[in-house]
Amino acid sequence: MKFGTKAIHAGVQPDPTTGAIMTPIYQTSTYVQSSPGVHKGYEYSRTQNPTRDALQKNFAALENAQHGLVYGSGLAATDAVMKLLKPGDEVIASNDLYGGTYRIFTKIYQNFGLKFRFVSFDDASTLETHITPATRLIWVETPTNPLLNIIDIAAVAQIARRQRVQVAVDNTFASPYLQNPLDLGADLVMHSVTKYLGGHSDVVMGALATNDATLAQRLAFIQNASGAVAGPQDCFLVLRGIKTLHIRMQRHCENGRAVAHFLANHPKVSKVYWPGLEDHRNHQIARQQMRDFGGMVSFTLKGDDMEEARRLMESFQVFSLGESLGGVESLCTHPATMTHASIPKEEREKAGLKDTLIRLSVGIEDIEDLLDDLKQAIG
Ligand code: P1T
Repeated sequence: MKFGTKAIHAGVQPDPTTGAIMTPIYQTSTYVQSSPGVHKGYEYSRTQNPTRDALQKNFAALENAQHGLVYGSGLAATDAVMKLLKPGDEVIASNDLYGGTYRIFTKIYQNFGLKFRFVSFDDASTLETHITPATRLIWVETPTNPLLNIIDIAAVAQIARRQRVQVAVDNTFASPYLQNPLDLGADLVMHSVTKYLGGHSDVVMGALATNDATLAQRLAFIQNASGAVAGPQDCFLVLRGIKTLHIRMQRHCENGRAVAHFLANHPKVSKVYWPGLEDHRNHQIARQQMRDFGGMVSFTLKGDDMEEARRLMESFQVFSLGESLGGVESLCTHPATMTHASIPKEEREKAGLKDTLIRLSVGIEDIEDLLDDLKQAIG
């Protein structure tokens, strides 16, 4: 089945009792048993829930995975992955990643004895120099948040496999429509479902997918034992959102392309970060591993003046200033004070993230209105 057909049909069946075409919201905590231990496959909704099951199957199909699991947030999904590890284990992570991911690694799991090395993945061949006998996991985001760097998943997975290290890819910025990390050799793929998968800025949720049955079993155990599950109402909303993922992504990419080119040609803009631009530092890798280049665009203004950047962000009429991304409506974020404030300034700057960087999540509105808004805001 092709992507759009899977988005609409995978994992969902008409309701067996009524024929309802939409999976019902099974808003129940428990299930009646006819005799102790005799039930219809459902005991308690932390462990299994039919609405969640449908979403997990649907999501797994989009990532070409055998197993999918959904969580109360993207960070809850990341938290579940960290619980696979033990004190003394080492994780190599990309040095440009969502601030909350950096925070859970350094402020929570470092206290439990995990060690994190944040490195540049610009040249995958140097990765080997960071791997030690204690390295268990490589964690990468690609495209990265907020600098839109592209990491060569196949090259990283090849090195990791030689060293018997597992690879997890945060695929939030790409969405499964643009990129399937498991097909490129990753062991695990993670999403903030809050973003493109949900698509309507009305749900906070996370997800993991894998083709490794042992990993899936361990993660399902952690999902039930730790309990950060997604609720049935939210699962319903995401199932509904995913039905249009392919159509939304096509428009996100089209509008992202127009915004990136508009900014790249604007005399007041100094730098544009969008992997579809031919002069983007990782453009060739992006062409190889992504089907298109997405709707996330970051940029800086000439002069690097914070007051000017602030004035611009306050002037938008169609773009809304706020955290998050991937919804149908266009958003503008200031990473240094919002999404990446939990990363110390020196670390941010080392990774190339300036305080004046502005990040856009280009929505699916009419492009003329988005470009007019950018024109008037930049001035
Ligand atoms: O917000 P939550 O659903 O818990 O997902 C965390 C997360 C994980 N990975 C990436 C790449 C992310 O972008 C996020 C959340 N990011 C934002 C809220 C943001 O505006 O960047």
